[in-house]
Amino acid sequence: MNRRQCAGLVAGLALVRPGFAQDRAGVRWKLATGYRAETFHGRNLAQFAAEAAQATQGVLAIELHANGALFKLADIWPACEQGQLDAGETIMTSLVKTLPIAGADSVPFAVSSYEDARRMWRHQRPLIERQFAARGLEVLYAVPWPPQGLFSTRPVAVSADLKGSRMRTYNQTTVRIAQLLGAAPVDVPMVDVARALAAGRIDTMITSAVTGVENQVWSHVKHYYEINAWFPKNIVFVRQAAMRSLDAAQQQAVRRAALAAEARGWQASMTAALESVDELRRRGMKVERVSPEFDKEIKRLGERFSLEWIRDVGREANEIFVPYYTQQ
Ligand code: PCA
Repeated sequence: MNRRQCAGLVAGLALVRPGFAQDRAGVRWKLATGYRAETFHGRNLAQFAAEAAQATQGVLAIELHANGALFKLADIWPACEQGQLDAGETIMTSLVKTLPIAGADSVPFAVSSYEDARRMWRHQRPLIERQFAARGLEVLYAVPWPPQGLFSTRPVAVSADLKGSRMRTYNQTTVRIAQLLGAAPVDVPMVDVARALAAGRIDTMITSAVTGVENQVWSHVKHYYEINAWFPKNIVFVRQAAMRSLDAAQQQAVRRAALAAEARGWQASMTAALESVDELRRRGMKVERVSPEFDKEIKRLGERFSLEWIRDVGREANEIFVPYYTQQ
């Protein structure tokens, strides 16, 4: 091959290089989420995309695909890892099979306020970032869902009342919790909750009040117990390769926009938490505290779950929980 042929080949290769080459048309990332565009997470994501575009002088266009339309929730992270997708949002607890440490988010009753959740994220973040980086992914930001409460079609006075109920679950950890309660787990993605209730497929679930509101559960479910069981976080990430298609200043601009999105998202979550419980009340649902007996039972169950989790995860669990419990 002579020099001209060789140069031609190199130019050709550059043309077929997949994805995000930065040219005059700019850089385009596809970002998929399994949640609705209208949730507070979705609106925050849209603002992040707008700010990232502005901060890069229009070079970066983030194309949002909500509702699990491009990839189903469970497939978003693997698709990104395998290079079929530039960026994504998922719920961190859906990653526990690959990244056990992500399950710290749904250890019941370890975190019972936004302040605790923040402290937990501070200790969890470096581990999560390291594990994402080892798979070619960069963490942009994480935002919690409001605290997880118990929805039930029937009143629940003691945990035995949940025995045999069909409990909606959304990942491996919620399945284990349902099992510990003696309920039958029924996997239903968030976007299908209203349909599952209407079809009578589920009669209890543990999720946030905001998810209850968005699925208008009041036509079927009358009881909501504020057990504040855990604060699962959604995490937004991008392939390092996609990030590298921006120059250094643009990358920093995107990271600054991510930082702002994280701060804004936590505020939005706190607001959504309050507003949605009010809305459940306005719609005629009974928003109650649990009985002291049930409280004791579920705290015990939380301890069992924590023990299992710490045994499974091993040393890394300590890396989060030792500083979490020692540095207030
Ligand atoms: N809503 C999502 C995840 C946690 C939450 O509050 C769901 O129910 O699937």
